[in-house]
Amino acid sequence: MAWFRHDKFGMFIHWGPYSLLAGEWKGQRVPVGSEAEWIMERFNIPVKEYREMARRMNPVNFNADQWVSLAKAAGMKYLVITAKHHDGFAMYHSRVSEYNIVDWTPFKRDPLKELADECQRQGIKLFFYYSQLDWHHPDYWPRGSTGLKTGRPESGDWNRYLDFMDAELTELLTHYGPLGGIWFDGMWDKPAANWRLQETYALIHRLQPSALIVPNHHQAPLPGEDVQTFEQDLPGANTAGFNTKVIGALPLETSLTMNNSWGFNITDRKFKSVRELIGYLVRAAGNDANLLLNIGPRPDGTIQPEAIERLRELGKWTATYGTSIYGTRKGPIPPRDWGATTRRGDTVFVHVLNWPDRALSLPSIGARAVRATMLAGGQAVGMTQSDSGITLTLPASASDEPDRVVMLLTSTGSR
Ligand code: H79
Repeated sequence: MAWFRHDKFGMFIHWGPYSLLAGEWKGQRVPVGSEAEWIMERFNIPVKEYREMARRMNPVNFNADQWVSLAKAAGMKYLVITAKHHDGFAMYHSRVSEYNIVDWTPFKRDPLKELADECQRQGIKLFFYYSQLDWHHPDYWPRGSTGLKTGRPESGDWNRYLDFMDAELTELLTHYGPLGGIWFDGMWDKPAANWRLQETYALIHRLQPSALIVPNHHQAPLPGEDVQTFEQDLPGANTAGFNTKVIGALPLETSLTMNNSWGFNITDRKFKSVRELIGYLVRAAGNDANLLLNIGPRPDGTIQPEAIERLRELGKWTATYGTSIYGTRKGPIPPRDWGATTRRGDTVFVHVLNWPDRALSLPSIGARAVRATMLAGGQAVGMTQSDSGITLTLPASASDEPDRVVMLLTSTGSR
């Protein structure tokens, strides 16, 4: 948990047969703003047809080095990739289901093995996303709130499904080296079911004691879990409508799409700007949370230039400003409209994201500030203090800076 809290910034990758469809099925389009990896559900694609479509998965331009290098260049420290999404297709060489990228497609390679090796080489932690929900497996029965119209038999053996899931998890935890952890999703499809959660969590912790369990079940944390993650929301904000407002004591994470879809959606042009993305990273850190920022690579294994550009720009930013993010905890002042604060040791970082004036008044930070300087350039910042707080006089500066970071050295450490 300590490394997770320290590292702050990760790359999410959604990649599977849905990437081939890119948001379109038989002339129907997933609306802009919706999730293209959900296409099977949206258009009720029968398992039979989806399976045949998946045979075309052949990402001949996939290059693990390029993906991991890109994450690294952005300043990301860990990577989460879909090993199996809701469509049930294994993006690795599963031995318990032939419906996997090695046995089912002409590609024949195991991209997750290549990624795992490359992450190991480049010092990036790797998580596997695993969907507990499955729109393909016949034993996912009784069904939950989705996957109702894929043409499966109206019967099945739930415990056999859970055995299958544990078998796949065992493969992922034994054949791919040390993992950062498992990132679960989809339990919300059948919240009342017996998921044998404690058995599965114990299995994971037995196979890899340091693998973190990150459950995206939209509930307060349950025993055995190691991180609380929030989908498309800062902790507690719940603008998405399905996240919990309960914030527990575990490390926190916010997952975020770069446009409006997790999986590749060719017509979604609504990419967040670099400035917005920096704002999310800073506001996440100010809320004590990591940012897990998603890309949806194309089916051939290439990444859209819009994503590459943004990641490279984020890398330029983290190269200078990363010291105000990595290894910090939330600062003494809760996030505000103007920005957020982080803290490491005696230093409080005041992130001014959105403030037009030179004078910025802060409430008390609970300690005396002895010096204020701009992080970039080291310019002194004017400061007056009273019991009610601190007023900073920011330098008149280029307002195209996405985040003006003031470093406040406090006297708590008597320096
Ligand atoms: O993998 C990405 C998405 O495909 C997946 N999670 C991210 C990381 C995702 N699944 N669902 N959602 C995102 C949106 C959640 C919708 C829900 Fe519901 C609303 C779940 C519970 C309430 C749909 C409607 C399922 C049940 C009712």
